Amino acid sequence: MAGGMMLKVRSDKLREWQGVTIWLLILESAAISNFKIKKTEMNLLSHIRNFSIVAHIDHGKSTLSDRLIQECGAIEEREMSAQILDSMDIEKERGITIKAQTVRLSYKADDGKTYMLNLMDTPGHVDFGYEVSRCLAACEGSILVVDSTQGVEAQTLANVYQAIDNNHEIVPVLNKIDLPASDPESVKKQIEEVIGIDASEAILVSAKTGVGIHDTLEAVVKRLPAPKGNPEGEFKALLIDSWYDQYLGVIILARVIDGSLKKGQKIKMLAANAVYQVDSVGFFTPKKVFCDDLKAGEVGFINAQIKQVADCRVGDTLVLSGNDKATLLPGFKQNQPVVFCGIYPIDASDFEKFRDALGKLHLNDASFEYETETSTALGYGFRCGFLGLLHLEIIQERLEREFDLDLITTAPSVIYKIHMRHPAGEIREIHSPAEMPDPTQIEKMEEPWIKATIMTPDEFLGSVLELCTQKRGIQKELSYVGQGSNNRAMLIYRLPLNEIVYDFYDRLKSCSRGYASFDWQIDGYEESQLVKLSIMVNAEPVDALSFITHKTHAETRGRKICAKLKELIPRQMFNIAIQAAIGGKIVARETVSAMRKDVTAKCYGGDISRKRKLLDKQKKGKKKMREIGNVEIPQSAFLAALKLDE
Ligand SMILES: Nc1nc2c(ncn2[C@@H]2O[C@H](COP(=O)(O)OP(=O)(O)OP(=O)(O)O)[C@@H](O)[C@H]2O)c(=O)[nH]1
Ligand SMILES: [Mg+2]
Repeated sequence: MAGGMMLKVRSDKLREWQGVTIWLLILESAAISNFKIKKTEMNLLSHIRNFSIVAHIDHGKSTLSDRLIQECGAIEEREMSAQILDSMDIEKERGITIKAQTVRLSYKADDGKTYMLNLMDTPGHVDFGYEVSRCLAACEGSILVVDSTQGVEAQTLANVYQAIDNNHEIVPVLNKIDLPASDPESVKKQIEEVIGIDASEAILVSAKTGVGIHDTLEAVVKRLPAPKGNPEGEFKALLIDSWYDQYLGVIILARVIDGSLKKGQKIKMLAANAVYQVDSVGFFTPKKVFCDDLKAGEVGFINAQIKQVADCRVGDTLVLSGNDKATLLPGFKQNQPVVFCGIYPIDASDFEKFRDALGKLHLNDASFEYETETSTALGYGFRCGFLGLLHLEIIQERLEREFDLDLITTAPSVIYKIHMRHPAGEIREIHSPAEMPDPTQIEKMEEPWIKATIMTPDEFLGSVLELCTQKRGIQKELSYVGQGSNNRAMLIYRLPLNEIVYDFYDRLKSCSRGYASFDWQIDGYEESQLVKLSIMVNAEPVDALSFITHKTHAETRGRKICAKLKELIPRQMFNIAIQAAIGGKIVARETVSAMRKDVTAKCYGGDISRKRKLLDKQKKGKKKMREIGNVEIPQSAFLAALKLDE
């Protein structure tokens, strides 16, 4: 059975192209022996470089990684594809990196020595900042990629400051110099002015054509530090990432700090206090390659037939079992989820499968949270917390694709603080509109605010300011950075979080034709006039569609939601009334008028199988709907209702 298991390519999509089989490995033995020849040299700590590639979204990190991988000969021409490290389908479709990936490269430098490079490609979007922070904590240097046609953007700043906080040496790389709009000299100045690091030796690169790739590798070797650690000491490693493999159980990615680890040894996860025997160790090139051991300074995967998902916690410390003196490594700073929503299986009997799926996905992304929740309209589900709306969308999509679930997402919410009148002095934190107490019980409410950094070309400044004002923003600072074509206005704004979670990012992009960039952090709570807007379908309140909003926006939002739902709810055999109410007061109403739809009407006579086909088709369409009372609401309505143009 074991043989059959190994022969089958993994069906989970987490690391599809890394799907490993023993027999494939035989074919790959050339690559392994290549590593073996240079082993003695590469094993010296001084011959290892661990680095992250960081940048603003779309500045070319993954494309640069492609070229570095190719230059080191880790993958053959015919196996190469664009952004090879973006291995998930969602990443390919959306053209963005979601998961950080680590690859080990062997590079023969101009000094004649062969170095082992552990490269970590990170995502650029602010919602996946947790991936970046983990990578930065697991290595010693960073390549900062800046698109030389765009210059420094909001996430460039956020990510490079994180790298500086981690005491990283930084090699600036100016990418896309093949494009006519490229202006490397002024971007260099901008990097020095805005970030404050020396950019005089920034490397000019085109990740598309391959210019400057050799120089980049030389800079990594010469300018970035080697890892520190004691190769002879007791084995100690940091758990950086993990994922679930249907056949092998949980696989973990670790950065070895001291000592080494061989197959057959027993490891202990210190915080989880669990012991497992190591089946195999190895690394990605990006193909999966097994090796004899993982040594100090190296990054690699460990397979130990771990079945208990809960035993693997990203940031935990690994030691050898029996080592009782070991202390925990500092681990990673936990990210606080800021956007919450309820997620429910459309088919109630999928609840257990859903719970299992959340556990497995959580292994691969520790930055989302979940706990059980019940809703009168939707039954049993989970209240989940995310780092932003894109994160929410991606997790929902991954759950549906990787675990074959049909899910409904309720309106997103942030955490509000409620000061109660009864019992006096009590402060409640609520994550969902359903938890909101009766208004008469409330003394006052507070909502979270953020500090946003927005960078935009001058010509769009007007519309960006207008958008921020609409979203109740307060301007703190306006300055200009850079010169010539890279001239940017840099705005610091305070904004209420509940205004930006829904559609701020999309609207910022559309009002600036994609040029404005945005980064934010939580910046305390403030008292606010908030109300709960309830949505009723045929007089039945739908808790999953209700949300909390500022008093001044409530009525307009109510009207827009009703109009939007009218478009989204398909006509049924009876009239459907959609109403929005604040407290007991109805503020908006729309009606979806009745329609009789007999899908088989077109089939006069004929064969029964034809009719059945049509009915089956209709049934499938219905699968994505949720019945509220006697009204079927399509899944799309639950999220789309929140993305309103104002
Ligand atoms: N002309 C040109 N295009 C490039 C170059 N490097 C990257 N691109 C293009 O820029 C786009 C974004 O590249 P990616 O490598 O996916 O960017 P990224 O930084 O990894 O993006 P995220 O991971 O989503 O943050 C793609 O369409 C690339 O083809 C370059 O040197 N020249
Ligand atoms: Mg990428």
